[in-house]
Amino acid sequence: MNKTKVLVIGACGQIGVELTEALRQKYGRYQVIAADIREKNKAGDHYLYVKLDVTDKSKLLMLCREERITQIYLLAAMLSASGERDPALAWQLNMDGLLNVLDVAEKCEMDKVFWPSSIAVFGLDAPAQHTPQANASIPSTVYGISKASGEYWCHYYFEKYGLDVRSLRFPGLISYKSPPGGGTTDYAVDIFHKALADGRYLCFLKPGTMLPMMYMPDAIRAVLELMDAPAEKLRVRTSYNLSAMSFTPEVLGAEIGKHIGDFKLDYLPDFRQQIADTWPDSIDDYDARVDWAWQSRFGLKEMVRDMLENLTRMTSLSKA
Ligand code: VAH
Repeated sequence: MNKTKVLVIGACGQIGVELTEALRQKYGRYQVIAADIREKNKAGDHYLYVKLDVTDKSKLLMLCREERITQIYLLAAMLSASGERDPALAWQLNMDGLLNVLDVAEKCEMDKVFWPSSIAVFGLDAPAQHTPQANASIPSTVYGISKASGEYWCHYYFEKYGLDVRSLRFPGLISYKSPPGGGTTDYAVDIFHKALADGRYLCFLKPGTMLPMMYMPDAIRAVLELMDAPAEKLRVRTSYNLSAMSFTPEVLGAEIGKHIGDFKLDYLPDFRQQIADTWPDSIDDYDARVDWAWQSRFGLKEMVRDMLENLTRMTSLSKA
């Protein structure tokens, strides 16, 4: 059996930065190649990094053969808000990228593939509370359509070729190691940066907008635990619902206010409100808990405290 050699595509993104670190801790620094469209990796990563456009299938195949890659983690994607500004590019990147990875992984007889889906696969026709796993729904964004389509392609490659591709429907992810990105849920990242810098935040979603969220340490652990689970335990080969917490902007703001006394939260909803309005308030992750013993660890209080502690520490280090 070949020694595990991992390729993380989209390694400079919000999930990619932290998943690359975790995979290097698990498999060894030189067993994990970080790849992204950027010329070079973020400062500090002196280890294996390659510039890669995941829509360039021939380069992807050549890299995987040369490096004898045994697992691919595909994180490169255009998120919901950015995707609505350029639907054709979002579809091309999200779908061609996945189809290239699935086909190359099958050709190279790889052990496993991970690909993140999202609660964005659910639309207004899905139950808003505790949205169940098996719920064919009509996504409202190109991002959601690409994720719903991608889930069926993952299922197809598993059924037709036996490719062990695994997937999670992530809620909004919150982390301090990357700046807010092009997602609708990224208000919940930006709010921390603005609260510490300015003591106030102008939120692009209105009060009462309840969304499923998860702290990045939980998300990274979920990926590792899913990928380590015995294949025979996994009954879901589209993508597993995953849940941790749900909150509204005002609830998040009040929790931040317990640490930053004079924090002021105002609202100026924009086009991202229409996206958020189509997504569930909460997710039922029963199947993940039964099949591979998923259990979140971070709730709102623990996440807010950890975010503020780390962002404060990083700010003071950058000023030193
Ligand atoms: C987005 N952060 O906002 C992503 C996520 C559930 C949303 O997939 O587009």
